[in-house]
This record gives sequence, structure tokens and C-alpha cells, in this order.
Amino acid sequence: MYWEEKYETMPREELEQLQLERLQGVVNRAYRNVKFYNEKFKEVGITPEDIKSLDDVRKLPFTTKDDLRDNYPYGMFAVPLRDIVRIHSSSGTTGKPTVVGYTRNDLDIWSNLVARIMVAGGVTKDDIIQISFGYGLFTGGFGLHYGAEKIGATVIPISSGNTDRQIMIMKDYHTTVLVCTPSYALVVADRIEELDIDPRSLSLRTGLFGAEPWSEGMREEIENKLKIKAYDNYGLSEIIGPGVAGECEEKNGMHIAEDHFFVEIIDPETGEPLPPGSEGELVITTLTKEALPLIRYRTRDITRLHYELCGCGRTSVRMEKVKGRSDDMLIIRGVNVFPSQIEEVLFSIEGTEPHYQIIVDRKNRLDTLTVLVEVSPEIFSDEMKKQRQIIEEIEEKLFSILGLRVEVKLVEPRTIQRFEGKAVRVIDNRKL
Ligand code: DLL
Repeated sequence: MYWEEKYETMPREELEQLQLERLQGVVNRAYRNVKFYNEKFKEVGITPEDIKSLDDVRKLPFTTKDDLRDNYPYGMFAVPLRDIVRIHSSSGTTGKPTVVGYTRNDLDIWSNLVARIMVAGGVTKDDIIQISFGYGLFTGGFGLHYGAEKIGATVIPISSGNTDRQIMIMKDYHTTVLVCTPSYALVVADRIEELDIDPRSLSLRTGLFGAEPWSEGMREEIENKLKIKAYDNYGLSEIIGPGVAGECEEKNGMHIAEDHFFVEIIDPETGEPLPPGSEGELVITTLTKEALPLIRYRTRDITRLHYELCGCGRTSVRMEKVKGRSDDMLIIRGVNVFPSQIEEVLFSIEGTEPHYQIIVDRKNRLDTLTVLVEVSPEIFSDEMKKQRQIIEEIEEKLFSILGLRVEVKLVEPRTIQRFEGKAVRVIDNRKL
């Protein structure tokens, strides 16, 4: 099932031709209407006429989150404010947030792209969709909302928080699809268990989860606990919000809406494009955005692209689950560590709960990595020997994967903070 079959299954040659036409268009608009790009292009000696093939994209300069911050709030907009009909923003951990704008046409494209990922995950107009992403400046709530309405499903715009109310509504309103972050899906799953509700007594059958990295182990856990199928979807406010990419029922990577986004993988250190199939940083050029066109935007997200045809018939490239961010990568005594690697190990261990926190410290000039892991009540009240065994098992596995000695501490069930939105997994106490 497709939402926009023509574009989702377009032969690659035709797709690339469409991309080139759109690329030329967006470069032109950025050059003429955005002072920042006009100056940047001149600096590197490029005019829109120099873009004759898709490969020529490499001649163009990158755009970063800092560029958006430096032009806060509206400096990167390519249309006058009177043509902007919606504003969203993304809260950064440091500095000013980035502000993004949409024209009416942008909003229309956005809801169609979200509709695509919903349909790809098997969602239909007969579904009752509970949207537990925050509604507000964050793009999650409104983004998924309008996509769900577009396909004609029944939308419950409950927003985030108040887990017991979420579960009551899920039960009483016969919710069939849950939309939130994967970490919040686990919070809901745990609470359902605590309340002694049989998940099979609910109508829930599918979950569309995104906005933060999650592992295959976490998918399994959510699917088993909630008795649903869980699909990953990816997006970022700067590019449009959710709807950039999403999994189909084959669950082998997220299909990128390449008719609207041109993607590259680069080496995050050197900025050089890497050959197909390499792991690196995802760089995205928006091909159709009117309000905020972005040229070669550095997402900082680390992934890999797969160009082989997918069993579902879509011809677009698929991106692997995001491994982490090039700026979230921890460097511990010179070793690169992604929180997702630690998560994978924890999910493979019997008796641990899917809640953990990574604490980085510096003691006597040496970095230390401590992982706090919740264990099941049985294990926690079990004899020390059993606990010791689990600790050793995790430490050994982490050592074999990271090549680094990590200290593991088991903590009581329900002692690690829960999050309604994106989970904060890492606490870095080093004053670098
Ligand atoms: O998180 C947009 C979104 C909302 C996507 C709802 C999916 C669902 P931002 O708040 O701007 O936008 O954060 C974007 O979140 O660069 C990634 O690092 C991370 N991210 C988003 N989706 C995924 C995912 C929204 N499926 C940043 N897997 C991105 C891993 C994700 N990381």
C-alpha cells in the first residue's frame, strides 16, 4: 500500500531527473532570496548555473545548526513573513533554539510525507491514532497529527504525559495505533503491566515511534510487551519535522522521501562524501521547501544508506536505524562510544530492564564510564551471587564490543528517571 504511488515507486532514473530539476530550482531560490546563501555561494565562487548534474551538489557549501542560530530567528527564510503560516522550533541543549517556518504549500507537502510513512507502516483510514508526542513548538505532535488526518484516520490528539490517562483513553477509545518516542512507549508498556492490564485486551496493533535513537533490542521489547508491530520513523525540524523517512512493513531501513530530500553520507571529520553503503553523517538538501530551503544540511546523525530494491516495491533509498549523533558520540579514553552500542548489549541480557543511564566522569584525569541498569524485582532481591554474575556478563560483553572497561551498577526497579518526550541517556560530568 502506498500513499503517493507515483513518487514512492518511481524508477530511479526518473527520480534522479526529478531531483536534478528540483535541486536547480532550490539552489536558485536560495541564491536569490536568502542573503546567507547568496554570500556563501559567492565566497566559494558558485552560481546556480554551475549545478548541471546531481554530482555538482558537492560544489555547494554545507549548512549547520550554527548557521540557523546565527540568523535567528527568521534570517534564513526565503519568503516574506506574510507567506509563512506556521512556525516551529527545536530546543537545543545549548544556545538559542532554531526557528523553522512553513508556507501553506510546505504544510501540505509535510502532511503528505507523514501520510506516506503512516501508510508504509500499514496504517489506514480505519485506524484510531493516539498521538502522544507533545503538541507545541516541537514538530512531533502537529506533524504526525496532520498526516494522520490526511489519510482519514481518527485522531486522538492527547499530547504527551499523564501515563494513566493515556492508558485509560487507549482502552476506552479503542486506540489501534500509538505514536510517541520509543522510550515513552516503554513507559506506557511498563505501566500497563503494573496495572495488570492484559495488552491483548486492548485494540492496539501498531506503533509508530521516532524522534530519538532506539535499538533492535528495544523494538523487540516494545513489540513483546505491547503485542504490537513497532515501526521507526525519522525526521528533524530543520528539514521539515517527522516525515523525512519511515519504515515499511519489511522493517529493513527507513525509506527516505527522495523526491523532496536529496541525501548524502559524508565523513563527519573531513566533510568528504563517502561511497554508497558507507557509514557516516547524513547530509540533506531540501528540494521543495519554500519557506526554509536548506542546502547540504549537516544532520550530525550517523547512519548508512541502502540502495538495493526493497521488497515493498518502493524505489527510494533506505537509511539504517540512526546509530547516534556525531556530536553525541562519547570519546572515552580515546575510544568512540555510541550510547546505542551499550543499549544493544543491555537488551541481550536476561533479567535487566530496558531502562538505563550512562554516566561519564573524569577521575584522576582518567575518563570513566559507568552504566546504571535497572534489573527485575526478582533479580534485585536475589542473592548477591546472581547479581554479580549479571554485572560480569554485561561488563564482559561491553568490553568485547567497545574494547573498554566499563563499570556496571545494578539499580532497583523504577529508580531511573522516565521521560515523556526524548529520553536523556547520558550524563556527562566531565568538565571538558
Ligand atoms: O525529533 C522530529 C520527529 C518527530 C521525528 C517525531 C520523528 C518523530 P527534532 O526535535 O528537531 O525533530 O530532532 C531531530 O532527533 O537529528 C535525530 O538526532 C533525532 N531523531 C529523530 N528521529 C529519529 C529516529 C524531531 N527515528 C533529531 N532515530 C534528529 C534516531 C532520531 N534519531
